[in-house]
Amino acid sequence: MQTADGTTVRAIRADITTVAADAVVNAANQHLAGGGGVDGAIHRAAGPSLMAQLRERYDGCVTGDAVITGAGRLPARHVIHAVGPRWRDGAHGEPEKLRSAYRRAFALAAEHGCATVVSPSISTGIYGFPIATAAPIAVAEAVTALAADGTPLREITFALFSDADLAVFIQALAEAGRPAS
Ligand code: AR6
Repeated sequence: MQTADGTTVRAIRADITTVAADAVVNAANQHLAGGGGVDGAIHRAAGPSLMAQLRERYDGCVTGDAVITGAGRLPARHVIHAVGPRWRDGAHGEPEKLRSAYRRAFALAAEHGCATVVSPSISTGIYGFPIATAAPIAVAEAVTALAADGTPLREITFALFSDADLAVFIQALAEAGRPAS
């Protein structure tokens, strides 16, 4: 939804590797070693330059933080590799770490002059974070990033892989006062 300040936060059902944006957020791991899920899909679509840049520039990334590379063959300028937490029981700082991963990812996008960002639902696949808890965190961080003074960010899109995940994000957007339509 577009608001009076001209910014947009939205959720769509899509394969994130097909969505054009200035920056694509990846749900990475601490080793920045690639993997399954969206990480595997992004590396396959982007090509080998992504892994080459990760190896050259970074020695891993702590949970709750993010790093940035080019985007290879993706229709984007940057990939931001954010490391969300593995869900244990919710009592090990998982929500705060997820919040931090989104915050760092959106901050890196802003630092690199991005206007549009597309993100998956970090941690809610292989890492097992319950999506009903994760979606409001993701949406709140997007709204905060778009409202920051002087930010170049204009639009944050969450690309969800299933109708069920999309419905959870649409609900979170509505609860945050940013309904989908
Ligand atoms: N486009 C959009 N969303 C996708 C796509 C895609 N192409 N593929 C999967 N998803 P996951 P995590 C969704 O498991 O939980 C990797 O091995 C998926 O349905 O990709 O943060 C990393 O290397 C789910 O809703 O990431 C790490 O080791 C969401 O993306 C670990 O998995 C995130 O699921 C990270 O686990």
